[in-house]
Amino acid sequence: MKKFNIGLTLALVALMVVGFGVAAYAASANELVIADFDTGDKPNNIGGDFGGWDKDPNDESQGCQMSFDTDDSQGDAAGYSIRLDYDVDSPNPAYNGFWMKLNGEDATPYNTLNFYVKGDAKAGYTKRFKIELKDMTNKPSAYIVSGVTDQWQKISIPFEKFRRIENWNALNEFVIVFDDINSSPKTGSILIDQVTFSKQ
Ligand SMILES: [Ca+2]
Ligand SMILES: [Ca+2]
Repeated sequence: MKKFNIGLTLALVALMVVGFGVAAYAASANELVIADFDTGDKPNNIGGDFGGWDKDPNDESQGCQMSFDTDDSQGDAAGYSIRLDYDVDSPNPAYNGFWMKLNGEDATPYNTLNFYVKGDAKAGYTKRFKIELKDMTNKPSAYIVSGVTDQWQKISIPFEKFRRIENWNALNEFVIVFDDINSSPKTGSILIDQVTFSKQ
């Protein structure tokens, strides 16, 4: 009787291990984390570089500063997000933002781009900004994000919104653009975190 119980216990443990394995596989198959920024350093989770960019680095009246912020979108006390302090308040045409390499990632198993966004209530923030996705042809495919608040919010964008992407099997870059048309106020701070591709 004792032997039977041990056998039964082992069988149950084996079933649980298989079950957890299947669940873990299903989770990883449905979502690819591109960047959680939780190391507080480069590169992103798929080995891609990232940073802030300026239309004209010599024009001190405009620019975008990237830094790591301890305000993690997933509530991880040890995690980080990306903070973008933008300034498009300039006598000159102004745009700037954030770029992140996708390292030729094959996105064909997925159909949705996700990320978390939050405005900094203290610094002020635009409720609207543009993002761009590029495949290896580098043609920017734009999408306007709106409705930003001072709380973390998940933004999910179906791939079909990015109409100029021709080859989903090799993506090059994810870009955030602050410009003097969409950005109001023209200076402020936006937090970005947990950039993923998912199948929904
Ligand atoms: Ca994070
Ligand atoms: Ca300025």
